[in-house]
Amino acid sequence: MTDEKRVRRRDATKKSWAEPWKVKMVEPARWTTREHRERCLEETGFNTFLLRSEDVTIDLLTDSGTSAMSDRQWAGLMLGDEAYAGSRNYYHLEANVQKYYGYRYVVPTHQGRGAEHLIAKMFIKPGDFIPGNMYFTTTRVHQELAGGTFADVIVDEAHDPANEHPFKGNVDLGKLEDLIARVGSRRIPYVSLGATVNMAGGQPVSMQNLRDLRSLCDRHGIPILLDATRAIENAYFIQQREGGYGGKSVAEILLEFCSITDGSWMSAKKDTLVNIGGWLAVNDVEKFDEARNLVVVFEGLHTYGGLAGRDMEAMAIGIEESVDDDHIRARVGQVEYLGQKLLGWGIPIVLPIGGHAVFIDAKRFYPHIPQDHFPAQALAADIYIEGGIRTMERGIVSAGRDPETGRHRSPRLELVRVTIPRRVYTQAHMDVTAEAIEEAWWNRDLATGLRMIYEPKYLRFFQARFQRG
Ligand code: PLI
Repeated sequence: MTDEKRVRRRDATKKSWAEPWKVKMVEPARWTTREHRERCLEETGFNTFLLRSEDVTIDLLTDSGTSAMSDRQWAGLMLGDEAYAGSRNYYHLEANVQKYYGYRYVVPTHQGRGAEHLIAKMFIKPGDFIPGNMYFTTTRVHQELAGGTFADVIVDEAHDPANEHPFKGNVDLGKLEDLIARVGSRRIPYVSLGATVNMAGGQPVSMQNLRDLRSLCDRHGIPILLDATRAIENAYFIQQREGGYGGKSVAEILLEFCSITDGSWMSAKKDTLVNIGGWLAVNDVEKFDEARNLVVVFEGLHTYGGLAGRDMEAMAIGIEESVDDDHIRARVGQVEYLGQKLLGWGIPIVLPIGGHAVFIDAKRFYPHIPQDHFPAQALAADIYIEGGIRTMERGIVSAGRDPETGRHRSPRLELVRVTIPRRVYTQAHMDVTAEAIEEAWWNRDLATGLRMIYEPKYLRFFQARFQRG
């Protein structure tokens, strides 16, 4: 008999993720008392956007511009070429957008909505319809300001928080065909495709769905423009969930995905790991000429678009870091970790757990608060009071009013977004966050709704104010 020794190894798919970085610099977080937080909320009209960041301990308001930059990015800031025209950092950014996203022509903008503004001006005429896979706040407002009407063509599953469809960001081609039949393709300047879909819970679009969309659009001569803000997270979900992509890198999937579209806009403040920046990109030279001309009116010269040279350098480097498979696995893994913790305690969240945030279903959390008493806004306030954790409402307040009827839009999704900045917080921060949410859950029967006492005209969720009752 031989004394056989077997090597034992963990299955690669069962290994825990860990952040592929270590911490070099820290920023203090301030703990506050419940009394202080109650006072802060009263003073700011129960709107977490109006809190001072100093009064927040763990800031999960957004993943936008809140990433920690790497040592390479910080070093890149010192390479800023602050020439008014032709900065070398612009050429670095252009080369990396071309290399990783695959578009031919690139125009920088100060952030995503700067690019959305230009895209809307370039493509939309009054009376047009812009189909999209669920609205996004700033995207839709620019479409409306240009005279267009947004038409939601996302699959029905996206509106159901409990539905576990793996690609809830997909376009329902039947809905799009109906729209084309109803208004005619000449009044549809492009399909506005978000991937992942923020308002649906960070849900992805599959490669197959995009290919099918492409065939339909080709038949009608309609371009597809991608909101690439979180396209790398989308590529990761394709790698994890879609047949045939398990062996491909996120970078390869991203390139393939973008190649099926005609152009793109980007808030680099998310995937790209920078604190400010954006761009738009197209393959059509005439559209590029138009964008290059418009950007000088609204943002700055076409080689800086409202950014400093150093910001473009940080973006160029951030693109390289953002497509790294280990980075994205840890990033989405952290979101999953928080979501699983809440699920384990029976707290209702949007399923599947998304790429950039855990979305709590306020309709099931506070079923006794009617939607026009703003249950998600109230829950975001209560989570702040419990633990100094800042989150945001993504429900009736964010949806705004219908410009024709003036009535509240009442989305089926009434959510609180617990958004995880990239490379900023530890697993212990996630534990503390989950515990604060659990305390709000224990006391859910005592919660009360809110009344809106101030409402700005555009994007009201940023500045609206509320009172209890
Ligand atoms: O915040 P901007 O202007 O850089 O980007 C606007 C924007 C466009 N598209 C998508 C999908 C976004 O998520 C987005 C901004 N999102 C914010 C600020 C957020 O908190 O989700």
